[in-house]
Amino acid sequence: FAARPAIIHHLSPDHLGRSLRADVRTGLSASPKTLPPKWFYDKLGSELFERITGLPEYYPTRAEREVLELHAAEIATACPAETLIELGSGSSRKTPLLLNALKDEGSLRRYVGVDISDSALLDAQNELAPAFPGLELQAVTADFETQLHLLPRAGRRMVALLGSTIGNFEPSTRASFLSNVRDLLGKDGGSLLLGTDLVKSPHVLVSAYDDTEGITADFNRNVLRVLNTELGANFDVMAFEHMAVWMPREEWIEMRLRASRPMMVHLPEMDMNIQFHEGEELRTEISAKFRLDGVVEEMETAGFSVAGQWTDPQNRFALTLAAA
Ligand code: AVJ
Repeated sequence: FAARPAIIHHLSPDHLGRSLRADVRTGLSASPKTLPPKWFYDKLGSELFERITGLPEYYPTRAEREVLELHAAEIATACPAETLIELGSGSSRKTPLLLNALKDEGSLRRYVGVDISDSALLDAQNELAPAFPGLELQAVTADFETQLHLLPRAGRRMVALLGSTIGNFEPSTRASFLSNVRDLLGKDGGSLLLGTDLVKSPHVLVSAYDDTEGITADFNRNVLRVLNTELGANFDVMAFEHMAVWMPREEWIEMRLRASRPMMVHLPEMDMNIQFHEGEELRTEISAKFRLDGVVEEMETAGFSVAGQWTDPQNRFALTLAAA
């Protein structure tokens, strides 16, 4: 039998509920209205994201996998970690490539997956356990934006933030997040492995966020379903149209939901009524795209020294490794 994976919960239902409420209150009172993308990922949302990663238009997951297939060994040699901590690990589909490289290097002792979705964490650990006998597996439910200090300290650590998850942060949040990771690691010589999607033709970028099957549209609308379920809201989910827009100045993709008619939405548990006029757009995600030198600069500003940078053969996606 595979051992039942240990889950360490740093997110009480209460904590999650409170931060959802705070985000909803701030975001839906703002103009323009916004919601943070982390609330896409309930069970259905995590499943929809998994389907997105297999879509022909959504290249980032495959491109990052290629980078790992080609260069994981070099990454492991440059930073032979005992503990791999993956932030926003989700289904951990690409993780075996890194784990195998660190295993071959002879340094690997434990893997810690960190995510806000406990269903994704459990599924991932159940897949990893039989493939890596003898590896100590930990699953941690935590919000890595605010709970970095709670992560395990054992052994020489590599923190991995893959999938261009960092692209969801605004530039100022990105800067403070990177210096927080660097402060966390600074004391005992750890490293950060950062996955970033790269700037490319707007057509390729927009297609990746507006697929012909409409899976991304369904994923985008899922945040409204989460508000209906968690906060008793009455969003008419299908009355919102999916949009993916390339912002050339900011170099990011924005996902928005556009109200197709005027609507009044009631959030009883928060004592809020939210008015949408016809055509009003709610921003649900930014997905920043990066340049190789920009990533190096941001990591160095946060106090890291960059040890290496690798891309897929088509230069669509980069992994950057830096010592704290
Ligand atoms: C998981 C945040 C990296 O920004 O590409 C996929 C999420 N949104 N399709 C991304 C996403 C729409 C994804 N990240």
